[in-house]
Amino acid sequence: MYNNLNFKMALNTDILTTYEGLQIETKYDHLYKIIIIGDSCVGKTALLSKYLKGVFPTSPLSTVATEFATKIIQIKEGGYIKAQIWDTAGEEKYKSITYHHYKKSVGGIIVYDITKRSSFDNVKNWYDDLITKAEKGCIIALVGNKLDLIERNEKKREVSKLEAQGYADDNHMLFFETSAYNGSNINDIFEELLQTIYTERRKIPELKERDNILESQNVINLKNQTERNQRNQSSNDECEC
Ligand SMILES: Nc1nc2c(ncn2[C@@H]2O[C@H](COP(=O)(O)OP(=O)(O)OP(=O)(O)O)[C@@H](O)[C@H]2O)c(=O)[nH]1
Ligand SMILES: [Mg+2]
Repeated sequence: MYNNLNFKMALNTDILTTYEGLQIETKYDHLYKIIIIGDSCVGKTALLSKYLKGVFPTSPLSTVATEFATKIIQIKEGGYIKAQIWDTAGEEKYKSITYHHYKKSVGGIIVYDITKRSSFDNVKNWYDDLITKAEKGCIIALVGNKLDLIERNEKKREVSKLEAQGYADDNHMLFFETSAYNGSNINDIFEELLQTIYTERRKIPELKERDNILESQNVINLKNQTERNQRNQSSNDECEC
């Protein structure tokens, strides 16, 4: 049986299998669950694809319910973070399923489309839902996407940067304008969000303690999910978090 020390060490090691079948052992110091939400078609999936794979999807499909991916990122202060990033469907019909996945999120990214006013007007609803369900002290980033369209034609802008920045400040959110199409500011969202989560959570002993518990639960759930996927050979659309 594992004693506490061994168990902790085992949790913080991840085995990555490369396309060539090589197994690489990667270490990380913390595991954070991040959720991406916002109206349908604002570019959540494109943004995540650009960040994880450097690719803007050429034939995009609306996300069905949820999907998750993980990435290990080195932050400036705090070592290596394993980010478990959940991409959710913006369509109303999946709301009850995606809502379930807000639980245990320590970070959230609310995306709107700079060229579509209604997607910004709905940010308040996404914010209220997230704050109610996510972890205490959840750090949120507000992201206005499709900046490339504005760069080509400023007349397409339906949400001013000043207004969005003001809204983010009033609600203690980080704020970015991005383009998943050309990659503008995409890395900054994740780097700043993860660094802020780390810094803020370390300040509060109760949250620091809580992270240790969340990390164990998350790793065990991820392990279960991986085993299920291997058995089913199907996509990872559900998790027990
Ligand atoms: N020009 C431009 N188009 C974008 C950008 N990001 C996404 N798109 C386009 O916007 C559409 C929707 O993108 P998705 O990433 O599928 O949107 P989503 O928010 O994941 O939508 P759901 O999965 O339905 O919730 C697609 O046609 C993308 O090609 C961007 O930064 N610039
Ligand atoms: Mg999507």
